[in-house]
Amino acid sequence: MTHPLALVTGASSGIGAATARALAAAGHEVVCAARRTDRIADLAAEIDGRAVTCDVTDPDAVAALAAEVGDRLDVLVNNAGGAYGLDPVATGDVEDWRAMYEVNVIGTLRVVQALLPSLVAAEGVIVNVGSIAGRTSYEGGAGYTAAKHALATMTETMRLELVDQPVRVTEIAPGMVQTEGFSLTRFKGDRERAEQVYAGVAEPLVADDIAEAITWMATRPRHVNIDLMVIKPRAQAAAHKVHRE
Ligand code: 8X3
Repeated sequence: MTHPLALVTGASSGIGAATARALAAAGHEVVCAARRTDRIADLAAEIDGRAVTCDVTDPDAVAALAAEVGDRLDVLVNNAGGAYGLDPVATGDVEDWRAMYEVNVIGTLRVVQALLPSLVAAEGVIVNVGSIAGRTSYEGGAGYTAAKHALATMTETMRLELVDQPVRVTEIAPGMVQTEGFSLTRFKGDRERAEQVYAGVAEPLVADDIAEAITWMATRPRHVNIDLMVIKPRAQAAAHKVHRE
């Protein structure tokens, strides 16, 4: 029996790695794509999947990834992304903004463009990993909120444009998820600052919570499109409103 095929970008850690594991547990063959080859090689071995080294901002790497996937793809999880810096607009680093737009928006665009025919051929589903930062604004978040708003709009636009095609287009928008990498990347390796983000929060979400939700979204019947799932820990009522003990 052939298994449905899934591709997860940013699969080397955090939500991406957890999603690769969850989709494999749900019966998918999973192509794990990320920049860090050693990590995805280990993950692919663990879940009996395939590892493809890929930086989604590199057009040649995305073309090679699409070639490896082939002409049918059931599930595409566009998870590669991230935040760099927490500076106000007035002093934000232009290169941080550019990098965030490049990975969260252009990277997703490249992967979608390369794999849309394969998704249509399989009547597949796209899950874009957005953020509550794509639904609201917060001080210091601007480069990231702008990029995730762009991703949210891209998702909605695709759903309009592809309404007559056998492909579903969805977004999951997580709030506070404690992963090894997200805040460490945002604060450029400053572990103390990264840990402050979750300080006193009884139970932030963990990568497995998001992976489970993505897997549910990706395994609905073919006529069911989960447009948007906003998912936050109970202790977070809004981006700004977090209960700390
Ligand atoms: C992560 C959520 O609140 O840090 O995407 O923007 S937030």
